[in-house]
Amino acid sequence: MLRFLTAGESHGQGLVAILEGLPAGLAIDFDAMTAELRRRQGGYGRGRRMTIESDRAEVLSGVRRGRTTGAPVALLVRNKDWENWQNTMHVEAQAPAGSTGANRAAVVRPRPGHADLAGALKYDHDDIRDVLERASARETAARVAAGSLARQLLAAVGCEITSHITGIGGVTLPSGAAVSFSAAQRLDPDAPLRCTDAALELQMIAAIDAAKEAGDTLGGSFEVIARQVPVGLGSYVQWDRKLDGRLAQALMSIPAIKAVAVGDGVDGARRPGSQVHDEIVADSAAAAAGQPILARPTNRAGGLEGGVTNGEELRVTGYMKPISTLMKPLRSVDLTTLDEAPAAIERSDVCAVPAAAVVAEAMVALVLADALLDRFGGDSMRDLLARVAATGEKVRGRLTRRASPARA
Ligand code: EPS
Repeated sequence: MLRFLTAGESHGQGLVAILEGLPAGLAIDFDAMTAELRRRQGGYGRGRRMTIESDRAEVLSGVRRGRTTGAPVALLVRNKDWENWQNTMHVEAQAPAGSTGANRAAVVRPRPGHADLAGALKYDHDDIRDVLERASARETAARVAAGSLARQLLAAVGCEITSHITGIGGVTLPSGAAVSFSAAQRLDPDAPLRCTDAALELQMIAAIDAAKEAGDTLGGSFEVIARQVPVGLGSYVQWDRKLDGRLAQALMSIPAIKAVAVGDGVDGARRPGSQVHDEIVADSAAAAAGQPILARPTNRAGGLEGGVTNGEELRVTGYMKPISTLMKPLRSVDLTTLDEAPAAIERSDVCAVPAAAVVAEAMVALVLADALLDRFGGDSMRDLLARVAATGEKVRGRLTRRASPARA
């Protein structure tokens, strides 16, 4: 089992993740972790905070001489902005001598759509800052750091993950537009929106500019694709082992994600079965070459049937609502006076869909790595790789035509 927890506030000292269950002997690429964190910080529509931070994860435990030991891995991403917030966010009852930054007034006007109101009522806070600091999507930096290690585990068995933007506000790729794994992977990590349609990307940028001009925000959608996913991850035998359910939960837990689709998702609900299900055919060319004979001409199911990976590319789409901090605020109520007042304004982003896509890649990596370890186990990389290889061989053998019957 691979599990993780995060801690940390947006303007506190930093963010922490503890990841437990990585097999021993995985070589860690620290630069890859930094590159993932940098990708999360990018994208057109981010706010000024991202010019302050240059996120980097420090590995505090569980790795020795560049390899995992099997012990929990503790990760720390420091907030550079902390030096501007010490007098607001100090842990001690009184700000210690030498604390820096302003002592900010309490936040009392909840932003519609944010956790502000529900959180203040639930935890009985007078200062909504006690809610928003933890509810902030800054927390996702810790997930990306942990997800980078899961991704490195998956890479060891040949599985890779990428993503691309499918819509910003009302500007969307046509439904049914199939974007290949390699087209998504080829996108420049520094591209403004990582959309495979350059003309559409310009329209998306214009939409973000218009929203910013109007003091408004925009949501959108993205697709995460994983290739070379081993067959048989997840299970249909119990509700909580179905991989589509686990992926949906992981993606829905990303701030502002309001819907998740697997494969063709909601589009499939509008078509008859004959136009939804992916036929299973015998590929005679592959058979002649002594290769596994089964082929799937389409992959509308997004690589999952019965909650189990079927060997096709895994495809999941996430839908993000617009960010709830509006520079032209919506109506709200001051929780101290109970008079109507415009919602509070916190420094924020106009659009963070590209960042959410990177976070979703990390979450998919964490779920797939967990499912990989469920299926194959192994406390060391050597054990895991041997089991993955043996099972892959068995599946290939079963699907390859031989002179004698395939199954005795
Ligand atoms: C951030 C995500 C957003 C930003 C935050 C950094 O968080 P939230 O969900 O609270 O809107 O607003 O930046 C700030 C809070 C700030 O001071 O600018 C992230 O992904 O790092």
